[in-house]
Amino acid sequence: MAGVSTVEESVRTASLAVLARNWRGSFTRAAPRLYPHQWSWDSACVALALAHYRQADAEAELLSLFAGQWRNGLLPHIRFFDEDAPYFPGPELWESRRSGDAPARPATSGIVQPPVHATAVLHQIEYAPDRERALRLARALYPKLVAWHRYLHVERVRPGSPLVELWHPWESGMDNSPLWDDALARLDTPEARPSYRRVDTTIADPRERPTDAEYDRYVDLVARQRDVAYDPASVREMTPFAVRDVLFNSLLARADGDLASIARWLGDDPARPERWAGELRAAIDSEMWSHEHHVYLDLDVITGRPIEVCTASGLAPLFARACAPDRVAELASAVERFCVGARGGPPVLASLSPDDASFDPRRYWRGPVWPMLNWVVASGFRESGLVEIAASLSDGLVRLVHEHGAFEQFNPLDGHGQGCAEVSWTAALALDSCTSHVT
Ligand code: 2M8
Repeated sequence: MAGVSTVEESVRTASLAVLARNWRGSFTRAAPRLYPHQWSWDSACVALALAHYRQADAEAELLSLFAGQWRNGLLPHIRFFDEDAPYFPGPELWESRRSGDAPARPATSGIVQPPVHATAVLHQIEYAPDRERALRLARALYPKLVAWHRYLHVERVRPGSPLVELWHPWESGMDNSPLWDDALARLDTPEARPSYRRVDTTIADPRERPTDAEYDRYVDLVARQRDVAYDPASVREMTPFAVRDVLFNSLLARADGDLASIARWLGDDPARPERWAGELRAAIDSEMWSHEHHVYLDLDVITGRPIEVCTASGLAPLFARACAPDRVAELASAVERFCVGARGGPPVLASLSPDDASFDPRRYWRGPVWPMLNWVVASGFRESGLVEIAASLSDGLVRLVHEHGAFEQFNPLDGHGQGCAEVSWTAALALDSCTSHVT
């Protein structure tokens, strides 16, 4: 077997090449064909990884994404570019301009994705070669980041908890996770199937994508929000899908803390983002921990009950530094429930435990290994001082990409790549996993 440094060198080179091929002059498409536009959290991961290697492009990536930000702070999950590039749902379904908050151009979606952006900006300051340039970028983006976090902390909460809520499975980034099954089942089945044509199943293997029944509900939820012009108060009032997700809240708490660090670098007052981070961390630890399952659980806002589905994202609060010390130890034991060592290689995390009745090694977010979940949990363990677990998860991801390529997801049983190839955030996170973070 090749030594670690040889593997890392080769993954670094291959990942940079994938990112260069997906570069479109001002942003990185999420993947060739299947995802031809700019996706919010994919893009933040790309900017984070590029800080060390292509600082000017990392800067352009973030500026491009924020050009799609809405006046109320909402940072859309897709910024559309070539509006003719086949992708469903494109601008014609979203009709983002129905909202007075959406920009006239560019066309965007009307929902969000997990907020990794302040983390990516702090990364520029800490690791990009030209710190003065990174600080100028941070100065330009700071008010936009504050508006983005403010939107989440103000518009996505209800009285009684600072945990923010999601109104569409796509907002979680874990589109068809079994986490959403019960909440989606509550949606009335549309009497006539909404009329639309999927593009994804003509590009990727349909067995590795969400089902048509799930897509009907995704489209239905978009239509409901579009029909109230994406007005947050109206959506909060009427949505049948409202969940407080562990991964989303953990990434936000982490990003709030990173926003406070950016404020300190800029000589600004960090009090507001520090307060956001503190309140969110405390709520994650007190409201989401499951004494029964020994991981953190999502909460269904409509039923008021925990969602009793354990996924690898239940370990994400480590990355937010939200866990009481004894819980860090419990999570270190829980990690084994999700670990798979594809073909005897180092362990990686399956998105769902292979023991779960809903586990499906092919079906998208219902079992396959996702680089982002591995990266978040590995980083969380590293920063909690459990460096051996962290190194082994990181090594597992790097070796998967080395052996199979920068696929979207990997089969947890045999490691082979699924979904589509040449995926930007897979390349970015593999690249970051073999980059030394020393300033
Ligand atoms: C997947 O989601 C999009 C919808 O946003 C899709 O399936 O068409 C998810 O894996 C999501 O997390 C990711 O950001 C996106 C682009 O890679 O693809």
